[in-house]
Amino acid sequence: MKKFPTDFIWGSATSSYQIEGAAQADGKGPSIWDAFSHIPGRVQGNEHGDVACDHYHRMKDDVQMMKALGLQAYRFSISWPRILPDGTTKQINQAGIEFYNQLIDELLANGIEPWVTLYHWDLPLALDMEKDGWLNKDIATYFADYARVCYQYFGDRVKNWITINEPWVIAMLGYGQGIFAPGRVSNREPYLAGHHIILAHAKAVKVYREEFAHQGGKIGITNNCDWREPLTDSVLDKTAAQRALEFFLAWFADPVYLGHYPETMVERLGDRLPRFTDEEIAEVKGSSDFFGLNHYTTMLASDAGGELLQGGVYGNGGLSEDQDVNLHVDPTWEKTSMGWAIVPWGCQKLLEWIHHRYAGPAIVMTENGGAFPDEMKNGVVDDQDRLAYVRGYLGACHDAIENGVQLKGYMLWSLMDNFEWASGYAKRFGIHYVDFETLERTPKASALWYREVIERNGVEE
Ligand code: PNW
Repeated sequence: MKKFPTDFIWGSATSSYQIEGAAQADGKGPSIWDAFSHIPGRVQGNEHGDVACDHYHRMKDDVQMMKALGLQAYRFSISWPRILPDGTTKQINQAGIEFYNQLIDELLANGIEPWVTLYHWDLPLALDMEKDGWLNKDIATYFADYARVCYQYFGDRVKNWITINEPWVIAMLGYGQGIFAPGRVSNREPYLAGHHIILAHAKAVKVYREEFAHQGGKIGITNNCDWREPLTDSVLDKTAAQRALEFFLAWFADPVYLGHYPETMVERLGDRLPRFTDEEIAEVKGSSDFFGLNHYTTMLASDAGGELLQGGVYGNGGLSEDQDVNLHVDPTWEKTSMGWAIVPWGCQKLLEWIHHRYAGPAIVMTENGGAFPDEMKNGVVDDQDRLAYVRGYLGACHDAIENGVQLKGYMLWSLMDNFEWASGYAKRFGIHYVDFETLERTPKASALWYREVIERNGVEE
């Protein structure tokens, strides 16, 4: 049995647009994902989150499902336009406040700690249409104003805040490749959007620390990163793998932990990478109480030498030409239904890389999990593949902790099957199966197993 530290936090995660539904209920404003998902061709099967898991109307049952699982922490996100319909504080939607109040109260009454993400991609549509969304520096002020409203209403009970989920995905997939909302394609805008994301995060943290210190909570940002393993032992490939990690994770983590962008990005991007003023960087540096990490997979990296391979796995190419890196997968690696390779040792290497680069920060794995081709047979979903995935990655987390990594918690993605962005409902990440006709939830084998992991505070070897 691989045992975890006694104060290790066991959780599971979701996000508002992926599970809530009730897209137009009770005064909620539209988000960029409401708009984007209704453009034909943008989402597999032209699916959308209008109903999703209908969590908005099934919240109490869902909390009972979490309780049955023995969850200690539940990570969810607040829909910005459910609170502020046009994104600004001009109007606060009390019905939205009421929904999250009830969710938070219900969690606490059942002994589950809320971990709240302020932004998991459902930007109020008005801010995109009228203000150019993340391309406008003013977004930092809009975001900080929205964050303040959340601290005011929920901060008496919420003690764990995550400002922004996955800046890399927002910037690269939303403004670089255009496969996520708002669907823009550019090799300049991702770096501008990324810059404003960092400033918005820092401003929201400043508001929390200056105006809500008495609430006594913790606040941080969650980044996603895959591991990049050098394809060969050559110095060129080793440097390429390092460069790929810097363009992926250090892009956002270096400013927060070290106070500047990675040198290789500054050199390669020239004037496409904005600069921080001294005043800005003073706000950015040190702006995270913990290192939120979402991790799913590993790829091999080689130096491209100016000759980029075509293709690449969904979402993982980044803007390869800026990095001059080619990515590959080992054909012997097993894959999830996203096509993402299952490589637990990559998880351990990434945790140790973070530990060394950022001087041993407290890390929280805010997402990890996998999509698999689940089938319900006689009322049972025997997802041994997902169970093995999580067991492998938890083993890697455990071994990293043994080596000194300050990993404080693990949140399985996801509590239930949900709207998987551009893949619609076709990709199932849940440990609870959702029948999208009846919306009935059923625990999969992985949920029953995870319940025991939590109970024993450990995972079998
Ligand atoms: C994360 N990539 O998204 C999100 O935080 C979740 O909302 C999502 O459901 C989950 O991971 C599974 O996809 C990602 O292409 C989307 O590298 C794409 C990538 C990474 C994370």
